[in-house]
Amino acid sequence: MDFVSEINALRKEKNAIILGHYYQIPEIQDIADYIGDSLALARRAVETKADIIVFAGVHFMAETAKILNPGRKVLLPDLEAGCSLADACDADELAKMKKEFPDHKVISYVNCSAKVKALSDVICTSGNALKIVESFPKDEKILFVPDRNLGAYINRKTGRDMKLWPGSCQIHDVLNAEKVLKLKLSKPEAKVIAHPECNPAVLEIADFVGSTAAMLNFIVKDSSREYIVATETGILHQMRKLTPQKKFFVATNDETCLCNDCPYMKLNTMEKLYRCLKDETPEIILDKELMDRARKPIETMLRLS
Ligand code: CIZ
Repeated sequence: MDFVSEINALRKEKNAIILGHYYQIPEIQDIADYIGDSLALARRAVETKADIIVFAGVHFMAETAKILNPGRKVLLPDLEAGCSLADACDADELAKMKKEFPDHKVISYVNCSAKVKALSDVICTSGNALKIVESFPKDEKILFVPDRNLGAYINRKTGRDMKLWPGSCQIHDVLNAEKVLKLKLSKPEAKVIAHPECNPAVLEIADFVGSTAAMLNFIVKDSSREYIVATETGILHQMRKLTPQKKFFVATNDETCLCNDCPYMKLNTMEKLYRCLKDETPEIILDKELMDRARKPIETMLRLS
């Protein structure tokens, strides 16, 4: 089947929009109406007039789109597309922690469930985490949830001492600084660019640390011709499209594995995208009261960033 033609016909017929995350397979990135990080896609989700939003990403992203668009149908090509970071923070555990530290504000990284969002004061993404944290007074007590690596990075950047939830991304956290340095020895011209979800040792040796959007911006403006990329491999598709003259090397721990491919992001395929548009399922369904509570901290983030 020619999935490209079928998907194009269906999205027109159903007034549907496809939002695609940078970590999706190249074919999905190429067919998406909008491609971006979770912040940009959340903004698109607010602006859209489409009747159906197909979120080609993972579950927490589709939930965010639904929370911002309670009246629209939001579909996710594979309902199993989860996130190790979101799984690391259980809402009941967070509720307990909030009782233990009632004087702390809760800043939650967008990679968390709707229930966790509903318990948060504000949401952030890797693109705006610094700005969101800095919007609080210097002496504000903060609990940062659920990514300890991003939280620790922001602590180092700002000199703050936020309490960190002990969660991490299964892709970024395992990248090994020694392996990155070994690769750097064989590619001495290459700059290391790393995502803040990486562990502190990798961030320490990186020439540039930033979100997916910040990395793309960096490689476009920077004068180097080679880069070692410490993040999920999906982003390489946009990097190569934006700067075809440059070379990118994946900072993997083992050349034979697919350890930088997020297994959840890669669950979405063109066939599943086609089927979900055709059958209008799987759909994200959330309780109205939960959505109302989870929307406030997301809207606070959108206002602050
Ligand atoms: O916020 C996002 O979309 C993720 C998961 C990474 C990034 O840096 O954009």
